[in-house]
Formats: sequence, structure tokens, C-alpha cells
Amino acid sequence: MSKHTNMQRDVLILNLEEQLEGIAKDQFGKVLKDCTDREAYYVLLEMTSRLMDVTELNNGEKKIYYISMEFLIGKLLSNNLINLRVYDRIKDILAKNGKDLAKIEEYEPEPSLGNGGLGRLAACFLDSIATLGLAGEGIGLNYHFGLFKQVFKDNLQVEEKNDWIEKNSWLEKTDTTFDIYFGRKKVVSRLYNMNIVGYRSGVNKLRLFDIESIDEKLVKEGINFDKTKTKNNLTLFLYPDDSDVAGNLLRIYQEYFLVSNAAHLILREQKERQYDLHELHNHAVIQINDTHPTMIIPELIRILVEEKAFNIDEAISVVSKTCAYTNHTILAEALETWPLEYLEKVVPQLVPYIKELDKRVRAKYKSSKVQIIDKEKKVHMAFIDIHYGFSVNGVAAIHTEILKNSELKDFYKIYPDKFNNKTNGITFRRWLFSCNSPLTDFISDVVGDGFKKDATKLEKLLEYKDDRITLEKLDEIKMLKKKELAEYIKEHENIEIDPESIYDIQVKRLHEYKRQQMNALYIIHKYLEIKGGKKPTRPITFIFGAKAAPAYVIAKDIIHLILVLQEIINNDKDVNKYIKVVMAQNYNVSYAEKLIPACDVSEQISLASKEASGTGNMKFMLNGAVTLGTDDGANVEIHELVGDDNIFIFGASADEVIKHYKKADYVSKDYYTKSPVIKEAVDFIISKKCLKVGHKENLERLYNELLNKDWFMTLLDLESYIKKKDEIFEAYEDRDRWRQMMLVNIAKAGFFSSDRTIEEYNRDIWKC
Ligand code: C3B
Repeated sequence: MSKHTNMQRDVLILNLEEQLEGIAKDQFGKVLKDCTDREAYYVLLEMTSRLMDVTELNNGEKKIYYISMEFLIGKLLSNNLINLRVYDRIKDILAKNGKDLAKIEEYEPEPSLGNGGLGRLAACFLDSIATLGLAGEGIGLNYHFGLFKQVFKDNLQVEEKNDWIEKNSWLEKTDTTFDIYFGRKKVVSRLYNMNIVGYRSGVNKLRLFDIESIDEKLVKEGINFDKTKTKNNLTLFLYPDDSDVAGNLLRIYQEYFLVSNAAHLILREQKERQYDLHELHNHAVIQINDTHPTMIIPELIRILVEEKAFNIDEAISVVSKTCAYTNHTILAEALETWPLEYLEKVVPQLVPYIKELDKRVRAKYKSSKVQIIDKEKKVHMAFIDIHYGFSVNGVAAIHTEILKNSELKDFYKIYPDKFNNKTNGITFRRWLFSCNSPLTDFISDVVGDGFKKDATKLEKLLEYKDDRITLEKLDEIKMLKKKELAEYIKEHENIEIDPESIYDIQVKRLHEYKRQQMNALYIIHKYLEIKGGKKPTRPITFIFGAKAAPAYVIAKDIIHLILVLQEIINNDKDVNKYIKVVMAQNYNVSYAEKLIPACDVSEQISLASKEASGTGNMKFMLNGAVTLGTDDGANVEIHELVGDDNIFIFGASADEVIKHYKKADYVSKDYYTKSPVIKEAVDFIISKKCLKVGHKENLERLYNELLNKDWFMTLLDLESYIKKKDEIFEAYEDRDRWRQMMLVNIAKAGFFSSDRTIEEYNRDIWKC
């Protein structure tokens, strides 16, 4: 089989041009040259799919099942071409026919099957699992409209559906269907597959489950639909709340639908391979991505007992040896706790098993802090994972320490050996090779292309730290990318920006703890300085990209403030020579691929202790941006790697912040009253100027929030942020020094390859 597939593959690759012409003729009755860009996209889709179909499947005695409610895979064409090693040849053939791959790609719809970091991490992991030749699958849901599409109207975020599924796509409909029961209510599922091809390696599958009885017509206006019609709405949308959990029955329906399908699929595969289910843990390992798929534990136990004649002890034992849990946040509101009555309503068949798991914990441990079902009859999903999984990992060193020493302290005491850290990573195929080919090619010219398989080889760049030509070339590539971005922004946002200005970028989900509001306050400060006659040495362009959860009121108010500032500043002739503001509309993976290579200053300014890791920080660093950040999440590890001289760190430490929360002694108004700089910036939010273009209700609410609550301590760090930010802009003027910083950041980014992360998962947890 394998020799055969390899041969088929070689034949296809040898005749790429002929193949493409053949497909163009079949599909459109034209030669490639005469195809429109859209038609060319479908031709490439077909060609790439054929290539993947004849690439060998990764195989192994033990398989990884990465179960996640989100896989933010982004567009796939370029990435697949790179991983199949035909990217350059395809580009050449297209060029010969007067076509540009970048333009063709614009026609690929972006599947938005994730909210942000957690979903994108899952996608990077699939790429690395396949690249390392491990047999592993992602299991998720096929949301028809994914996450919403963001548009701005009247300086406010409006949500629309993102209709991404086309007749021809990367999705392959399979014959696999399962009957999934919610109590006595049944829905029929159907499995769709997507190929995930590794870089110079084999293929794995992403399994996406859907319902057969979906009714897209349920969506009326924007993203509103009848939430009660579960038989027809289950996979319409991705639950758009990133970290705020609104107790929502539909979400529980989705979660159970995911895990029940996953359980059926896994057990069917064990049967096909004739494995003894008592040995499940030797042939399967299930990675639970945050608490969302936690119900896989009681569901597997239930099926083993009710359908496979296991006794309950055996079932619990084998499932516990198979499941591992990753924690991605310490935000209390994001650690799911479902009211038992909700579970009784949606999945009554699971409740006896959850109660049994709870009873066993109660018999063993007296502390109320570790009980699965609490006094208010809420089920702590993370606690099920910790008691009944064999591994618990955090996603950056500081995050794992916080889990061990404060958030999950009581569990760490019971199970010290279960806890481990796996610092996140990113796939360099997408976040360097594909989004920044000039930089990739240049690095290859300087240090050879060994870094493409072993990212730590990027360190060789350090030998060129004082080489003027290398440094100038890095700057030239940055300028090229800044110009490309300026064109894109002109086209998409109708804002003109100056490539000679400093690009200061903050892109990530909108959340108070990420503190986009602090960045906005700095911009106000700068604006007022300029109005007062103090001009920055060089123009600065402040760029944001962020979606707010539709129900997260303050997050939407922060977007409003940024849009109001964009309107005021960009239209003010005294000011717009020096600063501009851009709020990118509908920030998504494709937009990130354009923004990140063009960035000078990477904003990573979360309140210390709150950002579990961050992965955007790694992408920016890899593309030669310098970080302005707090000692939080993976910033701490970036800081250690590049050293004090190549990063700009400010603000309270995680320990200080945790103490403030413990003592409840942070009062934002004190900071406001004491500091004229802070007061002036905060007051501007409700100034006549803002109220003229903005909405009173939104601006006043945000103002009051900052003054009277400020749960994520914006004002605590505002002064040190302003100081550091002025410093980083000044540092940019020492062009030689800045270029060296760029080089050091790129050279040290190798550690953050998701190949390294996945090697560690496999070494310590999966053992495949
Ligand atoms: C995110 C965290 O907020 C990030 O710090 C982290 O880098 C990523 O996960 C990946 O580990 N996260 C998220 O996007 N959604 C959640 N519900 C929880 C965490």
C-alpha cells in the first residue's frame, strides 16, 4: 500500500501542470490561463485534495484523539501546498499562466471554527502532530456559520453570520452516522473529514461532526435564531463566548453531542482494530482541550458499563488511564460549572455516572474544595478531569505554577504527579513560511534551511548580530510587509497609513483582562500631548483587531471607544500627521497573517497572572517584532530567552496582582485621583469630543466601569505602561539597535515551535 501511494504521489507531482490543465478543462471547459481567479481556486482545491488522498496516513499502535469544541484552522490552500512541498512549483505554474496565488487565495472562505487562542492552538497542534508522523486526530463540530462575522456600523460591533461552507471545499462527507441520545430525544449525526497533511510527512484527519437535521433557515437576523429547536440548530454556530460562560443549555447540547460522537468513533475504531477495550489506554489517548469536552469521561464510562459489560470499577479505571486534561485559563468565569439541573434536563443518562464519580471523591477526600458537585448543586467540570484523568497541564511555565500554587492548590496536594507544564507553540509553516516568504527565504540564504525541520537552528542567526548587511535586509523585508499591509488596510478599511510610521499592533479577542482599554488610554494621552504641542519623533500607527463576545457589554464598549478614537484622530489635521488609529474589521486568521509580518511593536499587555500563555506574542516575535508586555503567560519565557535588552517589560508582577485580589485592596479611583495624567485620559472618554461622535450610554458605562470597578486593574499599570511605551518608541529611532533586537527575537523564537510542544506532549503524556 505505502509503496503504491508513494508512486501515485510521485506521478501526480511529476505531472502537476498537466493535471491542473485537466482539472480546469473538466470543471470549467477552459485552459488554466483563461480561468478566473475563483475558478483557479477550485482547480487548486481539487489538485491539492488529490495529492492528499495519495499521501500516506500516519499510523501507529496508539492514537491521539485531540477533542476540542474549537479548531480555528484558517484558510488551508497555501498551508497544504507548503506541507505537500509543491508550493513553489504551483506558484511558478500559476505565474506562467498570468496568475497570482495570493489573489487566488482571496477566494478561499475562511472556516471560523474557533474563538481565539484555544482554537488556533488546536489547529497548530494538528499540523505538528501530522508533521511528527504521529497518528492523531482532531475531533470537533462542523459549525455551519462558525463564529460570527464582525462589521462596524455607527462605531459599534454588529454580528453577522459567516457562511463558509461551499459545495466544493476541504470537507469530505463520510458514510459514518451515529444515533445520539439526549435522554429519549434522538438526533442523527454525520461525520465529515478534513485531511491534515504534515510538513514532509503523512496525513491525519480532522473529524467534524454535524447533525443531519440542521436547518439553516432558523437564522433570522444577524446571528439570532430559535435556541430551543435543538434538533435543528445544534451545529449552526460556535458558541461565541470566549471566556464568559452564560449558563446556556444549547452549549451543553453541543458539548454532549461532540463527546458522544467522539466516544462512538473511538470505540468503533478499537473494535475494527480488534483491540481489547480493557486495554483502551494502550491504544488511545484522549486529550481534553479545556473543560468543554469533559463529558467524554462519564460518557465513555457509561457506554463501557451499559453496552460493553464492564463493571463500574473497571470502566472508571480504564477511562482514567486514557484521558488527559489541558487547562487554558484561571479566569473563574471560564472554568465551567454546570447546574446539575441543566445536565438532568439535557443528558439525564449521564447524571447517575457524574453522581457516582462525585460519591467516590467524597468518600476519599473531605475538603469541600475538591468536590465535583458543590453545595449549590453545580458540577465543576475541571474537577472531573483532574480526579478522573491521568494528566493535568498548564500552557506556560508561570500559568502552570499559578495552577499548582493557587488556583488548583488543593488538587496539586492530592495529585502532585499529575501536574505538568507544556508551554504553547505555533506552527512555523503558517506563521513564517506561508505568511512571510521573503523572511523565510532570506533566513534560508543566511543560515541554510535546517530551521525548517528543526526550529532551534534559527539561533544560528545570532552569528549575524553585528552584520550590517543582514540587519539592513531584515529591515527591508519589514518595510515590504508594512507596505503590503498599508495597501490592504487602504482597500479594506479605507484608511491611509504611512509605512514609515511605527506599526504598534494589538490583535486578540477583546477582553478586559487583555486590556485593550489601557492601550486606548495611551492613545488618548498621546493625542492630548500632540494637541498641547508635544509631537512624537516619528508617526505612529496604532492597529487593533478584536472581536467581542456578543453578550459582553463592556468589551463592546471598548471597541466603541477605539472606533470613536479612530474617527476623531484620523480626521484631525493637527494630529493625523503624527498618529493614526486602525480598528481592523472582522479580525481573523487571514487578517493575522497580514498584520503579524508587518508589526514593529507587539502589544502583550494583559494583567499579570491572567493570560495563561498567549500565542500571538510568539507569532510576532518570530516575524521580528519587539514585545511591549507584562511578565505574564509566555511573555515570561520570551523575556528569559531574549534577555532584558530585547524586550520592554512593565507593570505589576503576577504575585503583586494575586495579593491585590486576595486582600481586595485595589481601588481604581485612588489611582485616578492621585495622577493628573490618568485623570485626564480617563475623563476624555466622556469629553464633548467623544460624545459628539460616540454614544453617551456606551462611553459613560465604560468610564464608570474604569472608575468604580476596573476588575482587571487598568489604572494600576497605566503610568508604567505610558513610560515604557514612550521608551520603546524612542528605542525605534536607534535603527541599528532596533534591527539587532529584531534579529535576536527571530533567532530565539525556535523554542516556540509547536513541534517542540507536541514532542513534549508525546514524551510526557501521550507516549505514542
Ligand atoms: C486561551 C488563553 O486565553 C491564552 O492565554 C492561551 O494562549 C490559549 O488559550 C491557548 O492555550 N483561551 C481561549 O482562547 N479560550 C478559552 N476559553 C480559554 C483560554
